[in-house]
Amino acid sequence: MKMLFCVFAALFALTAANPCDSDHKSLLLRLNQELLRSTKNQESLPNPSVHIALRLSTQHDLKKESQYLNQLKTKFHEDIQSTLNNGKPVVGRLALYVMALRSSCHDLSSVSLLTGEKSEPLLTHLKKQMELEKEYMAFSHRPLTNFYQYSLGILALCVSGVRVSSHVSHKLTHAALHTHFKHGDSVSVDTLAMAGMALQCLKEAATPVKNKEELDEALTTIKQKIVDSQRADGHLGNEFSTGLAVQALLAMGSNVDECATSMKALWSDARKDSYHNAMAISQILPALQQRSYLHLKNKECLNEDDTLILDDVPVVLTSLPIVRVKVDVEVVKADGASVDYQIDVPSGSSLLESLMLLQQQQANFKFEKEDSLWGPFLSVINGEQARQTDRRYWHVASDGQGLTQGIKDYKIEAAQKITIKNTSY
Ligand code: B12
Repeated sequence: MKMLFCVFAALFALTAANPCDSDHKSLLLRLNQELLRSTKNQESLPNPSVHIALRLSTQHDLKKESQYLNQLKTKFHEDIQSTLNNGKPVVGRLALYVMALRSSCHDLSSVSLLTGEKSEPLLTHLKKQMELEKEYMAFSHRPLTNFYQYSLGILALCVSGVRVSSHVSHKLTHAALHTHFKHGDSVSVDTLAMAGMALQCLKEAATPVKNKEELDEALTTIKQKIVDSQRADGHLGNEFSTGLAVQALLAMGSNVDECATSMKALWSDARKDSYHNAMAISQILPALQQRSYLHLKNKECLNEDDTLILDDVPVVLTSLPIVRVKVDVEVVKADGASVDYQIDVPSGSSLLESLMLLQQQQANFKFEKEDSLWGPFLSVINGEQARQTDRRYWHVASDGQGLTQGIKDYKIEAAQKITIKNTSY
């Protein structure tokens, strides 16, 4: 009898597991293909984070990946070089570039950057930038860029096998214990995750640190804060931080079962087709495959799969009647003065399209945007710049709720009030 029960249980387990497995496989394939397809876009700069995710994936198109690496080595390389020559902070992009090269097992010592008349290895530049960030932190208690990028810098040096100065790492350990990493009004789970991966890498590499106990304490604190950020629906932070948070928990030694609820939330997002932005997919895909950026450390690039094929995407033409929706746009300047505008837009328009329409229709509304790895970042409204150098930005909210997407990705589906406020951080 007992034997019969076991056979039934095993059969049930098999039938129950299979549909889920194949569902996950097809979702992974779709995301992997969408990421690979994004590399064909020649309009924006190649994105190192996309390359890293493609390289951490189990399925590959090796030829396309190597072509993309070449684009990074020309276009992205030049972009970093000109930012450095303009004296602007660039540590996050530099770190992602190093990690992208590492993900393809590229010889890092063969890549140099030219600043002024001087050519120096990429890793030397990254180390110098980290020193600048650290020195800035000594008197202002925060990095030149932000803690997310500071952590990326440490992570990139660490996965490349470069020793990180104990003064540099101590600043992050100290901040993890004594600073609240914030994004707007909420906890920045993305920053906690990146800091966790960076410090875990140092721990595993047995890098000399100022205080080993403090490093362990910082890791425990970060892990706890990430776990505490869990929402009722399983997300850690929001839809866009959960991928990095799961990567960090796995890297910090949690087993897959401990992350099951958050993983489930990610699978469910993927099934609902929530992720289209290539940057978002690039942060989620490794987590769905139970990998983290720490895997770059031991990546060997031997005997790799080469079976990823891009299907032609069928063009679906829908001719639904155009419904127009009313959008109130309120712009609140740094001095608190506000201006209101009204506009009718076709439902489904992006906020970017809506703002462009408003600009065409209203002579007293003008805006500018800057390119970033996440897409267009709203930078100037009616001539007023919310500059990161002044630690200000244009915060965007819909009906009082901060948007979790940028102006190009956020779609206007119903009448609402958009508030764009010059905010300090
Ligand atoms: C730090 C940070 C900020 C800082 C950046 C300034 C600074 N120096 O610290 C500030 C506070 C300005 C900010 C603002 C916003 N942010 Co933000 N931000 C981040 C964070 C934690 C790190 C970004 C970073 O440094 N990347 C590293 C470097 C190498 O990449 P980069 O592209 O060169 O970095 C620049 C851009 O990313 C840009 N940026 C920052 N946030 C956003 C958001 C969008 C949509 C865009 C297009 C650009 C952008 O600022 C970075 C520094 O210059 C990320 C987390 C993450 N997972 O990436 C969230 C993140 C990118 N931000 C997010 C959001 C939603 C916003 C806002 C739209 C919030 C809001 N309601 O207003 C605004 C942008 C509004 C606008 N004006 O267009 C989301 C984006 C999700 C998505 N699907 O698009 C993320 C993923 C956080 C999250 N999990 O929700 N952010």
